[in-house]
Amino acid sequence: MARKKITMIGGGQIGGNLALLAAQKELGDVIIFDIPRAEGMVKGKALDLMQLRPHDGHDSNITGTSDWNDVKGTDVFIITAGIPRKPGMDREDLLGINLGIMKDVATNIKEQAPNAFVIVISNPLDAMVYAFYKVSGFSKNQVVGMAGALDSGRFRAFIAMETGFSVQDVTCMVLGGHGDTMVPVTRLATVGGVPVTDLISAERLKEIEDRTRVAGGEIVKLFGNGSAFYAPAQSAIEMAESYIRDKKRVIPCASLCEGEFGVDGYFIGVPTVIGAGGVEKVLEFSLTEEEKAGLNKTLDAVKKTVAETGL
Ligand code: A3D
Repeated sequence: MARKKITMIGGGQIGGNLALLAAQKELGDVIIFDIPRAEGMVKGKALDLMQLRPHDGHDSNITGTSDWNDVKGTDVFIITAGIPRKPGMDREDLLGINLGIMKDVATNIKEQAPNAFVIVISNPLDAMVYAFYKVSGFSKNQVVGMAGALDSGRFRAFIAMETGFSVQDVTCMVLGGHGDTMVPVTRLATVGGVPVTDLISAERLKEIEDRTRVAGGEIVKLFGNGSAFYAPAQSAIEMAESYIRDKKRVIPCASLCEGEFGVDGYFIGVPTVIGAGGVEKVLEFSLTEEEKAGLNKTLDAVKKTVAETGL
């Protein structure tokens, strides 16, 4: 079977880690694409990764380029093109610059690989994935945003840190937009099937929810220049792997809702089945009144940012 072709659009902090993880998992051959100014950087990263292979024993080929022709026939794109946050910035502050970049990227991807599956990571996520969808004209099954996977992972990590139990056994879900209004669904969080509400006090759980909502900002503040990259990369690789290997994993992702959870025409974080058909299904479930109110609030925030794209 021919190897899949996975292209990272943007070869910065997340892009470089994505390339490493995709190669280590042998998801396919990997291309790191960036603008001409960064061509040397991505060619250098690719060469460095090729030289890591003898120590790791995988056979994926990794190349760097700034030529759109080289990405022709790509099966999966993961887009991180754009600028990250600096301390004091909201994700929304990135809209002006990153929207122009996303329009350019969507136009080129449409030309080079119209059947590809596309995972968007650039911020503000909910508006960027919407912009890609609108400009490319791709089907809703082909386009998804990575945010809920990371936000849920952060929630899981904090619960594991609190209880001291294996993070592997913590399951939980964060719904909504990728901003401070996101909705951690604590009611459904468990450790090995035991409800977290029976393991952690209500007061501490509230603090963990609050920390989850601003977890990205906590790292931005610590870095002083740039945002998180290890966990974002791993979260997107999970999604790409589920598509490439048709795993049908259920992952919270920014998917286009057409009536699910009362949301129509917006990408928002919802439990999503990813398989060979791309975004195969959104799994809807009943929300409490409080969760519904939370989701409406986050939807208002998403609508506001999307309106600013003018698309
Ligand atoms: P960074 O290390 O700056 O990498 C971005 C790369 O994009 C740079 O190498 C740029 O040269 C490149 N780039 C700019 N314009 C283009 C273009 N037109 N075509 C191709 N490449 C281009 O940033 P990063 O990797 O740390 O973050 C990338 C993006 O992800 C930012 O917008 C972050 O805000 C966002 N991010 C999202 C999440 C989510 O959970 C959604 C988490 C963390 C970061």
